[in-house]
Amino acid sequence: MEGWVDLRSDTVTRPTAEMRKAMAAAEVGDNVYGEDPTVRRLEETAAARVGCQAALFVPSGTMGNQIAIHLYASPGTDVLLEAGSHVHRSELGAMAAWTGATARALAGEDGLLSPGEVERAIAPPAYYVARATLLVLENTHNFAGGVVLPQERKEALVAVARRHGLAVHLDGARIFNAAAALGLPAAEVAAGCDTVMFCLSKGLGAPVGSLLCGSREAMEEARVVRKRLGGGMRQAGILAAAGLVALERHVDRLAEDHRRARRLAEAVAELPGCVLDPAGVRTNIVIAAVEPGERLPALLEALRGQGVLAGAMGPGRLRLVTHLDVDDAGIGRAVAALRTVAAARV
Ligand code: TLP
Repeated sequence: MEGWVDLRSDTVTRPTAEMRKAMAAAEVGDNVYGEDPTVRRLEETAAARVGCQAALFVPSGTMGNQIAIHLYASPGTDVLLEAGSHVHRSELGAMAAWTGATARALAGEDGLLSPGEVERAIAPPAYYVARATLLVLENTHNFAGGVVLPQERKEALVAVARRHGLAVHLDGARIFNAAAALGLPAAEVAAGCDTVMFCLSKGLGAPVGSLLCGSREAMEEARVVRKRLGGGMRQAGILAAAGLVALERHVDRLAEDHRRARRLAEAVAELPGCVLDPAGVRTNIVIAAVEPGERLPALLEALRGQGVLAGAMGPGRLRLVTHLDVDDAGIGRAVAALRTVAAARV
């Protein structure tokens, strides 16, 4: 929103002038016929970035996740995931609606699943226990506050899944934020997973779109599922062009968002009744527990009064997300607003 410091999410960015120019100039074709050259270029670029054979351009992260689930789960099977994962909390039971699969949600610590618990959840081999066929990981973990999944933990989780014949899907909506925090290429962050979904429309600043990536064979099947879900987009090169700019220009700057989030976290930690360890903020999402939780609406309103938009992640959980459209001056305004609100003891 014009004139506001909008920290509700990194999804709120508007396309840059460079993106709009690329969109206007994009070569297009009917992508349902596989004839859009810009979409093809985006898919090839995306697959290479995350170390996969192929990629599929989809309208949203939710659709990318749900197509992957549809590939590896079926009616009456279990999908293992973390209780606070986006797939579990914020996709409206889509895996039950579209695939008929049930979620076996395990509570992680700071959003991180324990390999031992995953193993125990898979293990009971009685015939009347639903069979788990898929493990879903999330990196970075949104609702835990942009938490990065350490590589060794991922490797251990993938090893457990493999031992029991489960496929692994990575919800990497913010995989490039994870890669920046880990100091690794995104391909290493995705390594070991069968499929990975990442979003162009979050930290990378594109207006629309996500990529599902995996083997050539899996993506051929995914194309069928996308069409069945109504996600066959025609001259989508207009959108893919913005996505290519996002991948070329906005990956290397993510560390800036992380530095700004840390600055915000330090100010949030000074709000009376806000529980947060700023040292734990490693990417672009700041989540603080507000005590008592009923204070949160008043806090959001007070920040709004100062021109700052923040979000609520469930009762008593304040969320601030940094992104391409908030610079150091914007963060300065937000920090000043947080201090004013703290002084007023809202
Ligand atoms: N996250 C949105 C909201 O839905 C909460 C946000 O503002 O952060 N995986 C992860 C980890 C996500 O954070 C999101 C969206 C998605 C998947 C879904 O992507 P979209 O919104 O494109 O369907």
